[in-house]
Amino acid sequence: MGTLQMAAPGPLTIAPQQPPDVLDLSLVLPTYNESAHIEAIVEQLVAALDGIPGLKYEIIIVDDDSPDRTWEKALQLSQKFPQLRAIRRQHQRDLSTAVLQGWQAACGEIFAVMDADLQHPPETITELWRAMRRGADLAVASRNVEGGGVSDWTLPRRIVSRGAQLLGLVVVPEVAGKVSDPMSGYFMVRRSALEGRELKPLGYKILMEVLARGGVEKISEVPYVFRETPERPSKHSPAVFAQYLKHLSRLRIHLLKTSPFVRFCIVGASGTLIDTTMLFLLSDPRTLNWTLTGSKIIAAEVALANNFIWNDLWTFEKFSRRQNSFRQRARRFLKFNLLCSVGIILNLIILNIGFKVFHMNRYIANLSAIFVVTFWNYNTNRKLSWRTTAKE
Ligand SMILES: Nc1nc2c(ncn2[C@@H]2O[C@H](COP(=O)(O)OP(=O)(O)O)[C@@H](O)[C@H]2O)c(=O)[nH]1
Ligand SMILES: [Mg+2]
Repeated sequence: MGTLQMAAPGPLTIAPQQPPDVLDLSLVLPTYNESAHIEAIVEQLVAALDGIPGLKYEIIIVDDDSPDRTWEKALQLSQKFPQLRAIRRQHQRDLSTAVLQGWQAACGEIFAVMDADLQHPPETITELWRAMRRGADLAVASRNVEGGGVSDWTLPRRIVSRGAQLLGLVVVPEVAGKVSDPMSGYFMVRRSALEGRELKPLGYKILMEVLARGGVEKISEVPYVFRETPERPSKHSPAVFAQYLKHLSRLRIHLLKTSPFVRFCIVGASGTLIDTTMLFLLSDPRTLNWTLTGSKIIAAEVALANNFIWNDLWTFEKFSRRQNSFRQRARRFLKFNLLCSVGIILNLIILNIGFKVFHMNRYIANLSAIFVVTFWNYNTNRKLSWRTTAKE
């Protein structure tokens, strides 16, 4: 199909699929100086993929203007294999944007990526395909499940690799912990999991980006053994590590900004402010001096209404947008109230014990109560009021 030259990308978003070009699978091979391997890998992949009955697929090579002219070789190969396309990017050098640009140009319902240096065994592609056919949103070839491995890696290399994985687990546990091999560059993902989502990849860890920003629910893992290619030592350098750190911190910020729990706590903080102010106005001996329990009930109800509105519009916006009729909102408000009234009872018990038994300052006792009750409120409401697993 020839080479396509691309300018620097804007936001990297996957557009909805346009029939009639629909294929089952689009496999992207990012390349940089792979002219020694490219023919062998393409031949082995074609043999493996042609062995899957009825599979309509394409292979897209995305080369960053390799000095060894890999793109030229890819172009020659595309004469022989019509299902092969080659993209030559002339002003960029980055593995993960190369992969994404390949997917942007892809026509498949399922996207795949693998290294082109023969370190990823081509046979595993059929296993990944089977996992996707069984309904996975994402299938990862993993070195860390039974049957997988890293052949003859030296101890320092193993330590660096595990260290990087550990760092990922510490910084973004909710992403890196989803799979046994978050560093894998060999996986398949459903187009629908990425469609319309803005991805901001950086460096080598495209899988982390997909796990963090894509809509991936069902994940499968398939073992593979990383093959050594002795003429090609690992390129991991301090610069690559620095890029990885930058990517991790970017993902952390993104996850915090969109985390429902963080939003729930921010809303909760606004409710706490309202609650505390009301408690002061109603119960303090210097103001109205009403009973503590009576004042607290009124304060909590006002705070509850405030919290419901913000949680519905913001914290759980994705859910509420899909279920936004008046009846559905009213039902959520009722459930929220019901669950939070259990929260209020809990709150009252802790407040009274703190104030009367331990002689704590009333506001400190109230804050301790709110802290405990936040976890109750978040977990029960997430599961029952804004149930993200609910059928639409
Ligand atoms: N397009 C593109 N491909 C790259 C770039 N860097 C590496 N690759 C390709 O990405 C794959 C993995 O890279 P490699 O250096 O083998 O990574 P490692 O196996 O993790 O050490 C190989 O197919 C490389 O040719 C890049 O900057 N641009
Ligand atoms: Mg490699």
